[in-house]
Amino acid sequence: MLEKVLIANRGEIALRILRACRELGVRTVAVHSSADRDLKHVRLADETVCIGPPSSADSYLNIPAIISAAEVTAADAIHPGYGFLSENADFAERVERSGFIFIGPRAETIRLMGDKVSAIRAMKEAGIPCVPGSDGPLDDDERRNLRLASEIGYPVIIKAAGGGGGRGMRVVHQEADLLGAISVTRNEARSAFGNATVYMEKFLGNPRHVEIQVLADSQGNAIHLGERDCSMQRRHQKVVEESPAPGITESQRREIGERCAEACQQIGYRGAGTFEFLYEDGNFYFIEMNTRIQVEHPVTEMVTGVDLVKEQLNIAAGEPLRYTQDSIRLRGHAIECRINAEDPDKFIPSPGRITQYHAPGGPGIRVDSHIYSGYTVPPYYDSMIGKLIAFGDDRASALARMRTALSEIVVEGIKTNVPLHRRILEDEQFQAGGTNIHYLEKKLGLK
Ligand code: MV4
Repeated sequence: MLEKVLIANRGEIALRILRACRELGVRTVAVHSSADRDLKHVRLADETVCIGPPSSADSYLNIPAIISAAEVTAADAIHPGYGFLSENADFAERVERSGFIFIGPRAETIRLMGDKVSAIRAMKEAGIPCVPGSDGPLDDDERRNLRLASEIGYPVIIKAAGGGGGRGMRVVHQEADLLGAISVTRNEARSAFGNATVYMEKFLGNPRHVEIQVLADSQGNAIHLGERDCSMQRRHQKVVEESPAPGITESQRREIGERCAEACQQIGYRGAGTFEFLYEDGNFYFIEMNTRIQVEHPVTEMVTGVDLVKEQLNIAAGEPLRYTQDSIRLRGHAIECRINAEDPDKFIPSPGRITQYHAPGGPGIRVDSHIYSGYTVPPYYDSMIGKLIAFGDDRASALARMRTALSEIVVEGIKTNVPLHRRILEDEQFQAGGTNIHYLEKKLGLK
């Protein structure tokens, strides 16, 4: 096993990683900005290193400072968590060149998936169903682009190869708007991502966002752990996630899941990963792959019983997967609500001191959060302060437990989106299950 892991992140995920390390008897190094001295995982870590001032660019994104901290503390591996440097191929490369283990896929894999055009090409080759589209970058041949779009059929969407997660996209409804949209998206992509490559896909009007969790080891074994439905989102920020996805049958799950596991073997994937799909009219269409542990990983953990972060550590230590596909069984249903320090109506961040905190509890309730009474939420980072996860034998039971937990939770001193979650849990359409990616924004009257 690894002896010492440096946690290159903050907040709830840093605490989640620390807990997995503790359970495995792995020592921990917490690196933190000067604004984060009071974080819970910093108090609990075996060693701590302040790596810079509050600004992320100078601390959690400061590659030399993080590698120096690993050297000074003689860590043997670095866990990047999510966000920050987790999908930065140059970071992964520099970590490994400095003699440390990067807890994640090989740098080349991160690079392959970071470019959406190469990711789609690799996945299509590996047998993953993709959205009908340009199958590669668009060039400057206007007649060719017009022909391509009419073959695909309007509406189409122009996306930046360097984008992802909703950045750098433009929907085109008619031929007259195509060439303008391509050049505007290209220019935005050039300045935002330093990469002017764009591609075209059929625009799906009312899809759900359904993603498949995978694990792969260094020995060439790969498994899938079912799917999550993350359709309840606002401005590309997920708000509620669940597993399994309502309405997905066992045979659909096996079909798409096995394709993802096989694709992992074909590309030599290593670690935890997520295949993102749009799901419409019973079909899956691959859009992107995430090469990190995700915020919503707990819902998969609850229905599979697999500790994904512990598996990441095992895989990084060079150990083979401790599960075969046959040993993975989905049981029950799990729902996660992301709790943000923000105004529940206007969505503006609400940092400040938490004067009182009472966590919910009871059967089937899990709270992944670093907050405590007296903790001050700093204004410099993402506003997510924790996640509330409810598990039950079926979806109705998970919903009932979540409703109860949302009625118990107390966070005073700052505004949170708990009232929004109470509204969502009361919503009839959400209770029925299977709402699409536009539902929440429409419900909120933003669309
Ligand atoms: C799409 C799409 C419809 N058709 N691609 C947005 C985030 C990025 N991961 C991909 N996105 C989309 N790609 C095609 N061909 C609609 C979206 C989309 C979306 C996707 C997932 C979750 C929320 C979304 C919100 C708006 C648009």
